[in-house]
Amino acid sequence: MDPSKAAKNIKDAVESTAEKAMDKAAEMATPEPPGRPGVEPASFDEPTEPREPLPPKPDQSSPDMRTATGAPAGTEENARTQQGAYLTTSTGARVRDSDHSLKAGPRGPILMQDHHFREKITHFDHERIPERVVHARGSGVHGVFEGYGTAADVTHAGFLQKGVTTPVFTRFSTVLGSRGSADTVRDTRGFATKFYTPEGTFDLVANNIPVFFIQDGIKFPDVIHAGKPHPDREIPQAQSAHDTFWDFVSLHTEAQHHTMWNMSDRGIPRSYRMMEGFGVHTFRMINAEGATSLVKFHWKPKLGVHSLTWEEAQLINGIDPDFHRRDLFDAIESGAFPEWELGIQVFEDNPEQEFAGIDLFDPTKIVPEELAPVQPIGRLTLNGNPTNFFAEVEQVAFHPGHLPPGIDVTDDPLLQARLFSYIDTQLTRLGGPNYNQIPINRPHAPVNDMLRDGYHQHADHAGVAPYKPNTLDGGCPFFAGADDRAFEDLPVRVAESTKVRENPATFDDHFSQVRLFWASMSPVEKEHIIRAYSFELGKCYDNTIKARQLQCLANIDPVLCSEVATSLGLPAPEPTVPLTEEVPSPALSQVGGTWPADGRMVGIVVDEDGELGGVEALKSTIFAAGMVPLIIGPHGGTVGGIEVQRTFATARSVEFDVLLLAGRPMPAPDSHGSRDDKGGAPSGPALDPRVQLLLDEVWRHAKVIGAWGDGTAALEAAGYSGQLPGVVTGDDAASVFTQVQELMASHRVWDRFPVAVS
Ligand code: HDE
Repeated sequence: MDPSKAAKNIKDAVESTAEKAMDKAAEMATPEPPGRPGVEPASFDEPTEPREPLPPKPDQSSPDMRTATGAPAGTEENARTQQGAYLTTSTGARVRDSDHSLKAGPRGPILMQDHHFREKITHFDHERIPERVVHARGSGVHGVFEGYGTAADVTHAGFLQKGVTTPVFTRFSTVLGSRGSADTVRDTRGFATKFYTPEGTFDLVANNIPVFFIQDGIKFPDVIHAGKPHPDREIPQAQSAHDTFWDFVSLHTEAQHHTMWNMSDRGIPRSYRMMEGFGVHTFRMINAEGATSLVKFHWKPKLGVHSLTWEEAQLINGIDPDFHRRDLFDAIESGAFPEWELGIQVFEDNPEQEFAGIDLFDPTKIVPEELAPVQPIGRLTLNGNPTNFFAEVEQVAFHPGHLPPGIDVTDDPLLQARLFSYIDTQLTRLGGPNYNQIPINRPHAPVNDMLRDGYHQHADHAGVAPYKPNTLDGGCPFFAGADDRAFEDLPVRVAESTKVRENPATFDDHFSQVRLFWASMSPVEKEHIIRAYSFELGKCYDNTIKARQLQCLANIDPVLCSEVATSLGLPAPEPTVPLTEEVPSPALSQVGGTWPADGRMVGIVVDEDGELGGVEALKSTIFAAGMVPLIIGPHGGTVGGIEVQRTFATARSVEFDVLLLAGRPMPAPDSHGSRDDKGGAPSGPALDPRVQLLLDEVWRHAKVIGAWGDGTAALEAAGYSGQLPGVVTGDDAASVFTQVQELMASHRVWDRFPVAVS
């Protein structure tokens, strides 16, 4: 902090303390016996006219308004970060030495009186908090949401009205892995957004998959115990390719729909920026006239829905386990702000709570978009990285019951259970009931909640009557009426009044929508699903479990079942349920469109002897197109005057969405197996083996390849000659990149490989 500001702050603080003392002295002079409970005398009747909270009594002081790091609150934008130029203790005393403990002589034991030593070690000993029991691995960023006003017929929620902007914080996550696990595992992704609206916080705690494993929240511990590592050896980490997971989902057939989505390309997203989000449950909205509708929330990414290939995902887990986190932060830092449209499917709030024969309270079912279109109601732009990961991403606490007026929950039994769980879990994870006072969780609406005390209480509540009704605090706080934008408890009819532990019969169909999903996939997506089941079940130990899951696949689709059975070397069973005819939903498929390539990584291989003219201009073109060029050379520093970001030793194909060759690098001096394993592969003397590996991998992962000049010769030397799908050659960098860009719009060159299913 600027020293003159610091001096002024101290002067202000001293003056304000002096003023308070004088005010207090004046009050003390009032001849009245001490002990008056409230600041005002009690009224006889309970006050009913709403008013602001009463001030503290004149004899009461409160701590000076300071941030957690000692700065006067509200004075500076960065008042929460560290203050002052010197290392201090937690109470602000400057520290002279932090490398040597205070000892009885240079070789003597440490003295108990060394406060700085004890404070430093004690704090360190308690730095960790429990990780989330699920969704422990994740990443979060700040952003803004703008309402389109198109939801005004359905809801009176203020933040959805036209042009209203609301600050948000979004956290993406995997489900199964521990906090330090890898990003690109096969799993569902969390997509939770906190909208800080002036009418109270709205948390849309969504996933990238629109259905869930279970229909009743009481089974959540079961499905999670089955998916987490085995309790005896605590392996495998962050994945479902193991016996306990498949034991559960094959016995518990309502999980088959969600499992199919996990086995599809949705389970291995290319980026958090390229995922859809789904509220899963049906929510209820209420409009200004009091009419209600049932709705399902959808997030639609501007960049489209895209995935990694399975081998690519596995390689990334080792090479860059922070891949999704880095991708998100880098995109934001480079100005490629990720965007989504929020949309709703709207259904009549009928007594059966169903639409087109689909039970809207069954969280294992979707409503195809072709039957109920997703209507856009606002735009989310993520535009700010966290300043401190722990304070923001780790401490953020979402809750599906954080709702503003205009949006309400329904009786979906999964949602009902979540309403309990999300408060409960924070009590242990964030250390008590005051977690909504942690900076990232603080609402942007006035809070007057009459909740008191508890661990880590940051508020300094005034008054003596934290109860209602009262007269001692002037009746404060008051109940809001219908005109005061209060949250409504909708008078919704409850269908049953008999206590039972059972599901409605409409929850019994576990297979037809899984067939619908399968039928909606393009051939290449079906191939990916077959290989995912084959891999996952192939990793299971127990043949009975594999056979039981094959039975589920037989009830979904005979081709899927027989292909997976062949791979497992087991017989394909016959279906045990009628195989219904399903109308495909094209909206479920990821392929077939074109999308912007913002934030994509373009690798450019150069070498000393190559034709490097046009490379600098190409870099500018790539930056201008919102992508990131990375030069890959035989060594660090510069090659032909061009700065190198990756070397053949440090680069791996999985980092790039597209590979361009501007030269034909001969084996570099470090391309031998004892220096670099990748250099040890047998290859001809005509190309550095690491460049060969780059090419082979981008080819296998269906990525676009471009080459010009000597780069074309490199392609041929690597065995990629002639007209090949997704391989562009030409005379100069600019013309090649134009064609490459067109191909990139489809994400991958899936027609490079034949498919065996239709
Ligand atoms: Fe969660 N879930 N969940 N969940 N969930 C948690 O809350 C739970 C479910 C979701 O980034 C926990 O604060 C139960 C569906 C996300 O901080 C916990 C049930 C959906 C996140 C919890 C479900 C989700 C969580 C763990 C079945 C998609 C990460 C830490 C009834 C609509 C939020 C925490 C973040 C986190 C319970 C099912 C999404 C334990 C009991 C369905 C995105 O409270």
